[in-house]
Amino acid sequence: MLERISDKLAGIVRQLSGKAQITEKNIQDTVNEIKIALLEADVNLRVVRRFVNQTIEEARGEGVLKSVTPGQQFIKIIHDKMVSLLGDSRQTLQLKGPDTLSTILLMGLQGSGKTTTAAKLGLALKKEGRKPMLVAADLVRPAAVEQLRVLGESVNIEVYREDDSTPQTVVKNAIAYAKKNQFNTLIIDTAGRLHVDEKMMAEIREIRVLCAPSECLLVADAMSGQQAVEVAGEFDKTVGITGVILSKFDSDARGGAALSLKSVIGKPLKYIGTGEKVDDLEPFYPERIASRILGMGDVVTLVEKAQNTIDVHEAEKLQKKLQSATFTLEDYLEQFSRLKKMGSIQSLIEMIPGARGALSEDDIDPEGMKREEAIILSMTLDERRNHRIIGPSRRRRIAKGSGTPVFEVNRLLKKFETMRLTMKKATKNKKYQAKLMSQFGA
Ligand SMILES: Nc1nc2c(ncn2[C@@H]2O[C@H](COP(=O)(O)OP(=O)(O)O)[C@@H](O)[C@H]2O)c(=O)[nH]1
Ligand SMILES: [Mg+2]
Repeated sequence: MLERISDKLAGIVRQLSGKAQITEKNIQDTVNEIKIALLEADVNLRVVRRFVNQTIEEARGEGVLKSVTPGQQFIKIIHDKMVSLLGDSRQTLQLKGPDTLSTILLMGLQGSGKTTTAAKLGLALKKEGRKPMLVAADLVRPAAVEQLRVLGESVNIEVYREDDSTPQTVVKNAIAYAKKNQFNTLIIDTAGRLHVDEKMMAEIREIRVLCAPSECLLVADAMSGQQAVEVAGEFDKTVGITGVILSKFDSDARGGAALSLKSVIGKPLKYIGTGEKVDDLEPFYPERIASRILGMGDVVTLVEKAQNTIDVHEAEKLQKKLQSATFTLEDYLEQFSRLKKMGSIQSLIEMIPGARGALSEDDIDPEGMKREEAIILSMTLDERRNHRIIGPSRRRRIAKGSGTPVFEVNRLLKKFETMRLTMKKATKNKKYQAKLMSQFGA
């Protein structure tokens, strides 16, 4: 599931990440491609529209166009929007404490996966340390009780069942039985029903009142696509649900249901069923699914990088300092820590306006940088802010403090002075300034 949309979007993201500049047209084109991919994945049209509009609006904001890394910032927006589309954060089951009985009521259409999910959920909760019991309240299909019994046996969880009874009675008695026998979680499997079947809907409403469930979960089949979203909406209206479990997520369905549910009905997707076996149930993590759709690890790294990079404000401040030659050793030192975050010398050069011309590769070999950092760290704050006060005796002290020969200290100071002058000259040059400003999108 989600492979196709993931292929598409990951491609779009790859293209974007390489872009040093982004135009209005880039934004429009990219968003259009995303729109098509989402629609092809069977995502609800209203959801697509909202996603598209919000993405465009944010991408046009200062944050992207003026950023030093517009491609990455844009990807971050797409990623964040995708996460919020999927429901922001993982929504766990809201159950009572271990000493009080909690009930989970499962409902849905016929064949949606309720009975299988009951056993899967029981197993998951048992692993979390709860004491679950399954309740066979589907008395419509004769084989349903037996199916749950077999499943319960396979996960070693007791199944409460009655012959010749009604679902309401079964539920009532199961609660009493669970309380007496120290179970703390009831998982109630019910008959499949259509939301248009008034009699059956009245029944599930009664069961709901009887068991006052902590969680009322709709089990929906991912393969039914948009219908799953519709059904969720209808059940929410007539019975009230607290969330959805999307079964058969392992199918090659297009994924639109998973992507639309939260936005359309406002109820979270809590788990996904990923196979026929009892341990094929996974908590639904919006963040992970979004990353998967957009091309996995790449995006996460890119987004992290974008968060760490220098922002426009900082860049402009730095540029002003360079122009007025108030760029100090303290600022220079700050670039080192930035480099450590960014992880490459090339990116440092790109971060410092004017540095490309003023510094050669030789000036910034990693070993040399470590030495320079040590030297600056051995200076007092006054010295860092005004390198001109550093006379011979201060140089000797700094050399000693940083464990470097004096000539290294001299070399750094000389290089820094030259760099400052070059940068000042460079940034005063009109043509150069224009180029620099365009680099920051101003
Ligand atoms: N591949 C796959 N099959 C599933 C999943 N969940 C349920 N099924 C299958 O779907 C069919 C109907 O499941 P069942 O639990 O009986 O549905 P119910 O009628 O809603 O109780 C069974 O064949 C299950 O094995 C799932 O997550 N993945
Ligand atoms: Mg069933």
